[in-house]
Amino acid sequence: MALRDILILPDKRLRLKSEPVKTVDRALRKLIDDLFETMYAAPGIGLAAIQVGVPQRVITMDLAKKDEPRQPQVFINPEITWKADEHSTYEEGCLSIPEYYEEVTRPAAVRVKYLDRDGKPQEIDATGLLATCLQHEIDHTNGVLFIDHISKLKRDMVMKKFKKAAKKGEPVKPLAEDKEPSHHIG
Ligand code: K1U
Ligand code: ZN
Repeated sequence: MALRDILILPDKRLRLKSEPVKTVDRALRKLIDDLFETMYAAPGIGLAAIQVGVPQRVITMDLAKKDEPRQPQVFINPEITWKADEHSTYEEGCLSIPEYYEEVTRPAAVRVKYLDRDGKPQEIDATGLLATCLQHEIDHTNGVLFIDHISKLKRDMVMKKFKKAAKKGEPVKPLAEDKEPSHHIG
């Protein structure tokens, strides 16, 4: 396994639409292992392959609480086949937009079809954090970021901050009004 570098805003690769996986082989399972290692080290609760610069439709996730055993989940070629009419709001963060958290409203439940680690077709009905995280990660496979779901004013402020930091080669300092995530797992 290997730790991979996570792309940070405004890296243009984060806007790429990822390609479907053609075959679930050894090389793909190595990528999956690397995604898990990188996600756990960050730490994060989800990671899409494009966030480490690989434009393939693969996402990893683990929503286990701190005191629970790990619950690694992998979704290959995930596709939303149904969305609830009801919506819910959750404070989201993104490993590619460090130190920035904002409330995002999305469908409260989704059905997702995908391939598992063995390349077997699966389907899952998700609610709560799983539904939010799946939508956030599937957005990544389509080059969409959670800041695309917030106001233009806030998005422009975030983009400005991250572009300035990238130019200077500095890490981004938290924005004055940024809060810590309120949804700490565990
Ligand atoms: O896709 C990513 O960048 C990962 C992101 C996933 C996500 C978080 C919140 C809502 C939707 C999707 C993260 O993991 S950000 C870090 C985070 O939320 C967290 C990290 C450690 C403990 C608890 C939460
Ligand atoms: Zn993200």
